[in-house]
Amino acid sequence: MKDEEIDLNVEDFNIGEDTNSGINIMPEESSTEDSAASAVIDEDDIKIEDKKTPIIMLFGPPTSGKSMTLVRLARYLRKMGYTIKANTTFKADDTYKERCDTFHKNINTTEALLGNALNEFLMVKVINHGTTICQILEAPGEHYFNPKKPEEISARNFRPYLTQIIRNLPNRKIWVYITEAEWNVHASVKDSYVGRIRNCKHQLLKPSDRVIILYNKVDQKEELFEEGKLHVSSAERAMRDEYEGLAAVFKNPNPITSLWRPFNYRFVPFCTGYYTNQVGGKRKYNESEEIYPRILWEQLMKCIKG
Ligand SMILES: Nc1nc2c(ncn2[C@@H]2O[C@H](COP(=O)(O)OP(=O)(O)OP(=O)(O)O)[C@@H](O)[C@H]2O)c(=O)[nH]1
Ligand SMILES: [Mg+2]
Repeated sequence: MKDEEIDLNVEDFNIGEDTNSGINIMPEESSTEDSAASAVIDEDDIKIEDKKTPIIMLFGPPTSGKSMTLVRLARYLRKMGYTIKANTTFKADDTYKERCDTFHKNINTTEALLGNALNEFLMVKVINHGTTICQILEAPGEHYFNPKKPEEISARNFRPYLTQIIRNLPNRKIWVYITEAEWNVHASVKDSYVGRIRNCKHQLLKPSDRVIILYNKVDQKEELFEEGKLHVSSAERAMRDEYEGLAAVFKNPNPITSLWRPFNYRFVPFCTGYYTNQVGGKRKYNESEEIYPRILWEQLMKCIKG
């Protein structure tokens, strides 16, 4: 296997003055209709025809930013000429089809973005000139880690559809573990989340899998910015301080390669966008600077190819 470098190409990156127009998003509460639909979903009934293309798992607790990370990345990739398409054959039921339509509307419009209205899981394909480059799984945070049940850290209790994807499919998995800057929970909950990832790494990750630690909501940590630039290594240090023991989970055990690659993860500092409350309860979303999805995509491509 080829050795990977773990460094980002850039140590610091410039946060330019993007002039995005504001986009209205819905309030965070999901409708009762949504929860009624999700209650009857049969999670066993999934089908993946493509057994080769890597699957990117956006792994993170509720509200850590999985949906918005996907939306931000999808919008960037579309701008770069890729086709972003929900995999409509992933599940047969009608509610899944509706979710696919909702997702397409979300990324295709510049007016209404319903990033967090996706209450259930969804498989999205990234296509370039007719070839699928990767598939991205977007699922509710509770399916990965439930802060209300921090004792559930075993890697054995994933939902049936997740177990099927993780254990039965030969596709390479790219695990994007989402950590949140300034995650407002008790330290013990963070420890449990790290424990969940540790168990997942030891029991489920295969040698061909790849790992990214995405540190989302960096905009909330002003001290990481200097003259409009985000300091990447300070961001990584901050992530390690906040999620004690997480980096060590991915320590490179090889005595030789560990000299230049001490950890087997790639670090991506991220911001999906800027959110402001508006009169009437609506929240306005301005997408983040392009540098964020660009760096994420660069690192994902290294995981896909390397
Ligand atoms: N400041 C800041 N807030 C963010 C950022 N990304 C997401 N948020 C906030 O977090 C909320 C939840 O984001 P989602 O993407 O819906 O989170 P999720 O992980 O998909 O949540 P679940 O679907 O419930 O698991 C958003 O509505 C924003 O208020 C970010 O980069 N910076
Ligand atoms: Mg979500």
